[in-house]
Amino acid sequence: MEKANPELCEKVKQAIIDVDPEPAKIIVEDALKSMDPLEIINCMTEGMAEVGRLYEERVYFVTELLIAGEIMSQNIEVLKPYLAEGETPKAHGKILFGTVKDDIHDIGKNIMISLLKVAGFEVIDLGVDVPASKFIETLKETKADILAMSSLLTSTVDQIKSVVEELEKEGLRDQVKVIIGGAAVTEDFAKEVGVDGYAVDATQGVEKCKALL
Ligand code: B12
Repeated sequence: MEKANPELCEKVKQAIIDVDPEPAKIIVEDALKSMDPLEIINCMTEGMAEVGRLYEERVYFVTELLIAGEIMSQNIEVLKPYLAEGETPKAHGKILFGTVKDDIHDIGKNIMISLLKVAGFEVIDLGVDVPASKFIETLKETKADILAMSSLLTSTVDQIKSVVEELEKEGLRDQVKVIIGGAAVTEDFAKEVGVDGYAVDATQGVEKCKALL
C-alpha cells in the first residue's frame, strides 16, 4: 500500500528500532496528528520486522525483542481509541482467537482482535500458548463461527495442523471457518493445511473474516 506520509512512517519505524520507550511514545502521538492510526500500526510493524532481523544478526538480543514488544503494545493502547473512527456497517459473528501452543507472541493477535471488535465481531480471546484441546473445548462451548489462530515461530506452525486434525476428528470441521496468520504462516501453508482463510496483516484478516461469514 502506498504510504501517505513516508517520512513520518520512517520516523515511527525508526522509533521502534531504537527501542527507547519515551521518544517512541512521543513520535507516535505526534504521528497521530497527520496519519491514520492503522498506517501508524503498519509502520511500527515494519520496525518490529527490522528488530527481528537485528536479532537474527545477533546485533539485538531477547531483551530488545521484549522492549520493542512492550513499546509496540503501549503505543497500540494509545492508538486504540482512534481506530473506531469512520467505521462502516457492523459485522455479526463470533470469533475464537488464540496463539498456538508453545508460542507466546501476541502483539499481532491483539491488533487483529482490536480491529475485529471495531468491525462489530464478538471475540473470545484464548491468549497465547493455546493447546488444540483448549481450542476444541471452547469451540464446543461457544459455538464460534470462526476459529482464528496466530503463529510466529516456524517450530509452532504444525500446531495449526493439529487443531485442524482435531476439528476433523471431532466432526466439527464443517461447522466452523478457520483463518490463520502470523509471521510463520504463508498462503501456501494455509492451502496445504486446508484452512478457509489466511491474511498477511490484520486489516486484510478482518476483511477475510467478513467474507467468510
Ligand atoms: C516482539 C518479538 C518477541 C517478543 C514477543 C512479545 C509479545 N508480547 O508478543 C518476545 C521477546 C516474547 C519474543 C520471544 C521469542 N521470539 Co520473537 N519476535 C518478536 C518480533 C521482533 C516481533 C513480533 C511482532 O510482534 N511483530 C509485530 C506484529 C504486529 O506483527 P505480527 O505478529 O506478524 O502480526 C501481524 C500479521 O502477521 C497478522 N497476524 C498475526 N496473527 C494473525 C492471525 C490471523 C488469524 C490473521 C489473519 C493475521 C494475523 O496481523 C498482524 C498485524 O498486521 C519478531 C520478528 C518478526 N519478524 O516478526 C520475532 C520472532 C518472531 N521471534 C523469534 C524468536 C526466535 C523468538 C524466541 C524463540 C527467542 C528466544 N530465544 O527466546 C522467543 C520465543 C518465545 C515463544 N515461545 O513464543 C523469531 C522466530 C524465528 C522463526 N522463524 O521461528 C523472530 C521471527 C525473530 C527473528 N527474525 O529471528 N519475541
